[in-house]
Amino acid sequence: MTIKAIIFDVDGTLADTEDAHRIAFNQAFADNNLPWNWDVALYDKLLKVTGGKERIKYFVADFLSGYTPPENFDDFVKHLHQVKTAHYTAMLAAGQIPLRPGIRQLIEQAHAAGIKLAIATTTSPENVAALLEVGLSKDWQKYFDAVGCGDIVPLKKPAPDIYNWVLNELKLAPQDCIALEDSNNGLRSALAAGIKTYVTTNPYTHWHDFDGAAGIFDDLGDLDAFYRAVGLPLSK
Ligand code: XBP
Ligand code: MG
Repeated sequence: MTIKAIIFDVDGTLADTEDAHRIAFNQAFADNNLPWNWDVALYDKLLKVTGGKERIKYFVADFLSGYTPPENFDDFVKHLHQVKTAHYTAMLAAGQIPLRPGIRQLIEQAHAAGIKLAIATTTSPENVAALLEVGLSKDWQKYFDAVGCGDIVPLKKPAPDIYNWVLNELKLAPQDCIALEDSNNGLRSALAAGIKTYVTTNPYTHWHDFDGAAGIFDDLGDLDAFYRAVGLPLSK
């Protein structure tokens, strides 16, 4: 198999972002005088649902008692999520979240070798831009042939929709691509789109079921080991 494209998940894969997301959610709740606080143990459970707006709704439906949602609940959740995104992107712009080991080099080397790169994430486009502007460069988009984010598809991971959208943009078959993911939801999404998937774990996901993954790594600090395992003709 000649790999023509690498499709990257963002949260947990390009960078360890989930704790910053969690803190930003809590800041948005406080700004709106809501007595909600997501600690690490609770957030671990809430990560079962991808997408920030979907996660807030899951929390209200399954973890809260004695809360009556307002009539315009959908709009309220949208508002909360916008406030959360503003807090989160401010953290990224301040340079608080570096890319994970090996990621920058992998992107630069694969791009230089003519391998297409793409993003398939459930997070919002402004979050991806804020992360990569600081982590890669202001013109980070030059590295990517397709950037699939958030609400661009109706169903978020573990549904395959975002990967199918990206494959369509790349005009490539799933067999021509590999995906890099960090979570069970992400792995299921990529596999359901027919894409060979490698996993890098992080503190939130190391215990997940990664059955079906082509390979599992703690991180990409040893990039040559990753290149050998995947069969990429690149060298650090
Ligand atoms: C990440 C997510 C996202 C972020 C929050 O999943 O589920 O919802 O936690 O970002 P993946 P938003 O790594 O599969 O992309 O609040 O912008 O949704
Ligand atoms: Mg992820």
